[in-house]
Amino acid sequence: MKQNILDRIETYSTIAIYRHEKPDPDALGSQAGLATLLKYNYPNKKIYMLGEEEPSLTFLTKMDNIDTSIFSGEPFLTIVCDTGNTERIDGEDWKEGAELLKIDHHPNVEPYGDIIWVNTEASSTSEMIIDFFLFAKTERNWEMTTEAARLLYAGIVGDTGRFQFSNTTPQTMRLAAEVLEYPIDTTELFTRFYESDEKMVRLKGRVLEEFELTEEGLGIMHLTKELLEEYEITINESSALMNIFSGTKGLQAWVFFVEEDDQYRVRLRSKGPVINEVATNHNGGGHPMASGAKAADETEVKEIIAELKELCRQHT
Ligand SMILES: [Mn+2]
Repeated sequence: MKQNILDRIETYSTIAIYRHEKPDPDALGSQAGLATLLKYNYPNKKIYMLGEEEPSLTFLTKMDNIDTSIFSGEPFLTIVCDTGNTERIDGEDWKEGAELLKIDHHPNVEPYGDIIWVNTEASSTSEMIIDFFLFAKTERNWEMTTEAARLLYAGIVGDTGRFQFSNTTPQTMRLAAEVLEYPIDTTELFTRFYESDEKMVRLKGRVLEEFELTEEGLGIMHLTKELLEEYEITINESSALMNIFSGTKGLQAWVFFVEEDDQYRVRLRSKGPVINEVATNHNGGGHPMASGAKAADETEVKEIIAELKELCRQHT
């Protein structure tokens, strides 16, 4: 597989690299890490990173703003990193490539592309890129750069939650160690990763103060329009508040009701009780321990709370 990928890379003089929309550090780290390696090891090739800029992660990397009409010339290779299905690919021109290569660690639900390298054992796509780098180093004397090392390390840190999630394997550590040999400023990286605006820090304080913890072990927080406006936080940004009281002893499941114009957005999380059935009952769905739903009015909000309390009660 790796030999095949290396052959394809060496065949084309133009390579366009994509990843999923609303990129996280692994999407950007694998995309830009691979691009940086290709640019350095094949200085005569034209290598492009494509997709929308993610404002909160521009400290990691920036996209190449190119006129995509350059693709109308010679045939080019398209590589898509960290993206399980084509609907999530950020951009359009990936369809125009002569060949398509998928590199991903999510379950291969949509096996798109001419060459598919999926490794669900890998913590991250960035980990896979380091794995591939070691192969190319042996075969073609590829060299690592500090910038590529920084990007790939950041991708692993993102997807493993700083090496604490259960997807962190001995192999993850070995491959992370490969890039940690380079002089990456990890202090700077971690600071940028986990900092937030003052208004968000203040709102976190309010949530910690005001969330309700019921005797069943259900955490409840209401984010009213008024509250979000007071702190100038958008509904999307408020998702960063989801886990701030998850460490509360005795907490089993928790729910955020975010007030919208004509309904409530409901975000559900759990440490045990299976909560996605509640989400399905209320115009939503998702994973057993993390899902989302909608509530039309106060009455439905109360119904959801009652159902969650019952689940928590059964689980104890
Ligand atoms: Mn990933």
